[in-house]
Amino acid sequence: MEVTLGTKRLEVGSNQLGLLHSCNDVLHNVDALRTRMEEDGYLVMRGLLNEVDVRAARAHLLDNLMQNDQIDERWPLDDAVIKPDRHGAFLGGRTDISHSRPFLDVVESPELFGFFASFLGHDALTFDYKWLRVVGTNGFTGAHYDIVYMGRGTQKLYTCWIPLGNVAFDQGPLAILVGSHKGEGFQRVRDTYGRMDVDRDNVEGWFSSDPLEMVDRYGGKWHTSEFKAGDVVVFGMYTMHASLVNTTNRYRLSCDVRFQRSDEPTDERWVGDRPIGHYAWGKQPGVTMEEARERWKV
Ligand SMILES: O=C(O)CCC(=O)C(=O)O
Repeated sequence: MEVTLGTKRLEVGSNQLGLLHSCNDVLHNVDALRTRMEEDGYLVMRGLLNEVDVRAARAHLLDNLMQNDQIDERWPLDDAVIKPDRHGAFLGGRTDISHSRPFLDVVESPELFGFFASFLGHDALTFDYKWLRVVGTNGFTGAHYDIVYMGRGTQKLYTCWIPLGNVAFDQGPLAILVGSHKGEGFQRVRDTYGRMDVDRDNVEGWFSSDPLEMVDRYGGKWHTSEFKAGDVVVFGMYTMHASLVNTTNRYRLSCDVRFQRSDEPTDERWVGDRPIGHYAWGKQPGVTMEEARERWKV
């Protein structure tokens, strides 16, 4: 099957776009999980979360979208069919919806805290800010490292990407550039782009829209997967990732949340009763990624 990643059409399962593998075979072996993370830069855990809870969070979000006239009501609500002329939305923050009970039951579930406590070897904390995405037709996320958005606290911070329902290849699932977190070819990218802070530097956050250019220049290999309600993907701050393009007429619903050890410094933008978020980024005309890359020579 062909999908769209950035500016390219790629065949799933080809050399250019392989499949993420699950770590469920070592789910109860924390040393093996840490080794996998070191090797691959990500962990896909199938069915880690309670599917009923994930479906309840999805239903809650869809209800909200319906009340806001975003849903084509000729179809079952759970199909999340987009009303003609409506678009996706970013509903992140610390908002009524992102802090509703059904949503918190998923993103702050005992399963996630339990996993991170074991993986990190210490009690975990999660940012109060939650990134909640309602991705419409042609919506996608460009390739980036998360460190450029949330690097002011510990670097041992992990993103947990959670599909709110099943996500098929054509609905824009997550894609990971495997090898980007440690490959030698990426060293200069980590040392330049990876040291940027979007609020301090006011540079565009997405590194490239051409997935193959990145592979040719720096190495690695793009992998993706379909997902089911209950699956999660965990990855570190220097794992380059993006999403495929949602080419359907249905919303892709997902959220991404952050976990770290509770005894390490946090990035002040994302914690507290009213996290300040990106207080400067994009408020003034900024530097394009093209200009920044020229300056960094990457
Ligand atoms: O869901 C997406 O489109 C992008 C997610 C992402 O960039 C992240 O989890 O850091």
